Amino acid sequence: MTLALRQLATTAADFEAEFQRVLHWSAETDHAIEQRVAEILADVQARGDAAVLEYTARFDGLQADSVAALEITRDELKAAFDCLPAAQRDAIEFAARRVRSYHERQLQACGLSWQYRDEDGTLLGQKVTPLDRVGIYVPGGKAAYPSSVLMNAIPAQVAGVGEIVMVVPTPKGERNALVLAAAYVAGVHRAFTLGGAQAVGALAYGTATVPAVHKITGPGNAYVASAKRRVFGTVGIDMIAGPSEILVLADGSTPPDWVAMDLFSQAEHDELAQSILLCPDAGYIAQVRAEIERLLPGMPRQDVIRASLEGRGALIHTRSMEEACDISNRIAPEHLEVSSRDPHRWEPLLKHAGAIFLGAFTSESLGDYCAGPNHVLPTSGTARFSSPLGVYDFQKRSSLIEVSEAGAQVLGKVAAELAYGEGLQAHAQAAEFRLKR
Ligand code: HSO
Ligand code: ZN
Repeated sequence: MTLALRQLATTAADFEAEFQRVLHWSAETDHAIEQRVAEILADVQARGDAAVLEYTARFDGLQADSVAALEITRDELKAAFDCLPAAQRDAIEFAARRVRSYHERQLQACGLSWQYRDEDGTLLGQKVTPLDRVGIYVPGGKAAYPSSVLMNAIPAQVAGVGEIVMVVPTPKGERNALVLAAAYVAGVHRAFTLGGAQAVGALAYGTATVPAVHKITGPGNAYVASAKRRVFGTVGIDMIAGPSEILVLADGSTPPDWVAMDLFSQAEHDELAQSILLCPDAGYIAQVRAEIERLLPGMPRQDVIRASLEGRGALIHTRSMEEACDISNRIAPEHLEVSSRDPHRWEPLLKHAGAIFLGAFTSESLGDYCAGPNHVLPTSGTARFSSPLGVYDFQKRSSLIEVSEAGAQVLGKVAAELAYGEGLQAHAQAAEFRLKR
């Protein structure tokens, strides 16, 4: 069966119209879901543990006498880790080490407090503090990714968060050993087998058993996304992640089967995932297409890959690499592979992407697991204005000001002048009282 994968050329008269179809992002809100989530959140806020227990029984088929019985202890997390085959244990630890050391650099580079004194001896600065308590939502079912546990919890741990609370839906009580093991390695303090909007509500409002957190991060289904949007303001949230995306910008020097597999790697996440190839070499595009057709039947998730490629995928022939870079910037993909002989020539032209993978050996999938940078990245074009999840998401900043006596003389006159201009006498006099008479 041939694949109905869209092929575009920037020289074609209808390119813009076709390209808009590729960019098209359906962001409809489902009112039935919104309504349901609002009810669940209100109920959890009003009735706490009792409501959480009822929804968990109803939606996850998981009965318990108390929410406390749904808590997974640190000992149980450790036991899950200890029971894994050695190769899996080693892989989780290896990945965790690299992710941790990357985020430790991030802390050094942009997460530390700083201060200075001006010429009058006035001290000014920025004090960085970790969040006291955060909640990490880990999806269950087909998207239960231990790697995402590492990517959410490790930056929180590196930031110095006091308590990391994980929730993971556990239908019928069947626990995912890899998820628990990753939570152990990543330093999760408390974990609950809870999911859905009720788990988000429990974390946001707190119940007798689930502690209220200050921020909730992590991906989830439409109910979870809606719940996160609704509790935003009561708590912080990270982002609302859309389906995965990969854009490969190729100059034709990478083996075409490598590129075909990279396109599959994000397509296999979701029917709505998006995989795009941009290349100035039409012959190479034909080779990648041939490899896609050849390799697809061997993929266990070929149905998902096919639906994704046919629904949202595209092979785009450009006039040049420069033009390919421009188009990539318009798409602002979550993952951008620069599969080129000289990736550093193109990297300066690339402005908008969640993560940029340079050179033929850098498959995006290495970044998903163990290269070190975070795999929680802006999707749906939001890379134009937002960043990967990082240590900074688990910190906040306070300004620090200590005005010296000499400084108060200078600042006081200016502040009073401006305060009188605003008609605020107390502001003005608070400054003036400190002027030497
Ligand atoms: N590529 C996903 C993350 C992931 N991949 C987890 C495999 N496991 C984020 O877009
Ligand atoms: Zn992935």
